[in-house]
Parts: sequence; C-alpha cells; structure tokens
Amino acid sequence: MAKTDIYEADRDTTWCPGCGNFPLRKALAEALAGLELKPENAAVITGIGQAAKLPHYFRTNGYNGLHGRALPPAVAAKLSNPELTVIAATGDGDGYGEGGNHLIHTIRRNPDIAHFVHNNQIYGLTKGQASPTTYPGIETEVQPEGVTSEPFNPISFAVGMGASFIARSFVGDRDHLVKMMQAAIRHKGYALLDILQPCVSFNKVNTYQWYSERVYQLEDDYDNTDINAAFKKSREWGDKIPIGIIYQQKKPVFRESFPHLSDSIDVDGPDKAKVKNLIDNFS
Ligand SMILES: Cc1ncc(C[n+]2csc(CCOP(=O)(O)OP(=O)(O)O)c2C)c(N)n1
Ligand code: SF4
Repeated sequence: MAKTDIYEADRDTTWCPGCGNFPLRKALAEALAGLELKPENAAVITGIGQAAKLPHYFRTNGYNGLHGRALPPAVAAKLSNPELTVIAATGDGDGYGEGGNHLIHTIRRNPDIAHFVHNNQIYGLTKGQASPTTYPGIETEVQPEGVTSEPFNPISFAVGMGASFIARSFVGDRDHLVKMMQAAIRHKGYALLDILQPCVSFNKVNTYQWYSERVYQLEDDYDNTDINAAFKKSREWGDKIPIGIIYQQKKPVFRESFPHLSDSIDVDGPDKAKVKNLIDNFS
C-alpha cells in the first residue's frame, strides 16, 4: 500500500485546531493509499470555503474554482481524461446552496466522479452564517432571531433524483469514512458522500460529541438497492443518524453519451503546429 504522507502537502493550513477537515484529509489520504492511487492519477476539485481549500493542502492534481462551481470543472476533467480519478470536494454551502443547481444536473448526467460534501451545517469560511443544512432556530450573526427555513435533506433529495450512489459518513469514525470514500471512488457514476464534519469554531450545536452520540452504521440486513428503504432511511435524522451506503444502482455514465470521444488521452495536448495552421487559415 502507498504511504499516506505522499498525499499531504508540506504546507501550513489555515484551518482552526480541531477542525473536522483534518481527520477528513487524513481519511482521504488513507483511502487513496488503500486503493494504490498515485497522486498524479487523481484530482481534487473544489469551489470556495474551508472545505474547498483541500487542494492547497493535498498532493494530487487540484483545481480551486468559484463558490458553488466545483462540479462543472470536475465533470469536465473526467470527460477529457477518463483515466483520472476525479473527486469534487465541497462544503455544504458550496455544494447544496450556491452549487445546488449544479448538483441537480450532475445527478441527472451521472458522470463518473465522486463528490465529497464536508457537511458542517454552517458556513465556516465566512464566520458562521446559516447554510442550507443549519437547523431552524439556530441563531447566527446574520440570523439573530434564529433560522426559520427547513433544512435541506441531501440524502432524500439525491434518492428522489435517482442518484446512482448515495452515502453518509462521519469524520469521527475514520475506518468507516475511509471505506465510504473508497466505495464512492470505485462506484461507476456520480457518487454523493455526505460527510458529517464538525466546525468547532462556529457550530456549537453539531459537535463531535453530538454526532458521536447519534450516528450508527446501517444494519447488516439493510438493502441499499431498495429505493423505498432508501427513502425511509433518508428521513431518519435526529436522535439516530444512519451512516453507510444508503442507495446504489447501476446506470449509464455521462461519457457513454459521447461515443465520438476517444478513450486514449493525448497528454501532451493538441499539436501546436496544427492549431497555428487552423488559426492562420481563419484569420
Ligand atoms: C457567489 C459567492 N457567494 C458568496 C461568497 C462568500 N463565501 C465564501 S465562502 C462562503 C461559505 C462557505 O461555506 P461552506 O460552503 O459551507 O464551506 P465551509 O467554509 O463551511 O467549509 C461564502 C458564503 C462567494 N465567495 N461567492
Ligand atoms: S471555521 Fe470551522 S470549518 Fe473553518 S477551519 Fe475553523 S473549524 Fe474548520
């Protein structure tokens, strides 16, 4: 198995001590090492936020785009290089709020990418405003009277959209998280992994302890190919929070709709002389 330290960039982070992003990054290194995936064969693609800083601190290919816009470049990377393992990493705001529209259409298209949502139920980078998954009643500096909207349920949403892989895990259970990351990466199609990741600075409700007291692994006899069972599980949240693969099905993958795309990648890029010739002809 490859060593995990080859994935960790030798650079200081700006994450707060105790942030759930640290164990998440460790789990990702373990997941890639366990799959014997070399850093040059993977790409971590993000938008904006604390979670989205991951490519700065992780030694794979990386791309850091606009807030809510991790999925389009991730899909493009996989379309242009099918041999690359593509991981989109977003916060809950980045993935479910600003990026909500892209989430809808990515699920519809089913590209072969893994999407890891660092769900801390708050906007971390911008100092604790409510995100789509923040509970009603929680008071923040910009919601001083408490959040009034119902929280977004990513699992129910993805089941309803017919996503081909839907799972949840928790950074406090490293072995489980590594297993779920590997299952999401191995899945052929769009794999949504919602990761419970405490923000120790701005979310004083959904703490490590709060999650630890509630999460439980799905029962051995749970059938994750049964969509009705998945709907039921997706509604379970509160005193008991299930983690594991909630739903999985085989579906055609986005790239299969483009038979004219070649499977062999020209890593050197286009032939510059031909491009120049083309430009000269049209100018
Ligand atoms: C279009 C747009 N809206 C708002 C912002 C400001 N902004 C930057 S990060 C962020 C919150 C990020 O929260 P989340 O995605 O939950 O990630 P976290 O920082 O908690 O990991 C916001 C609102 C922005 N950069 N671009
Ligand atoms: S603000 Fe929250 S999410 Fe951001 S680094 Fe600190 S603990 Fe982590």
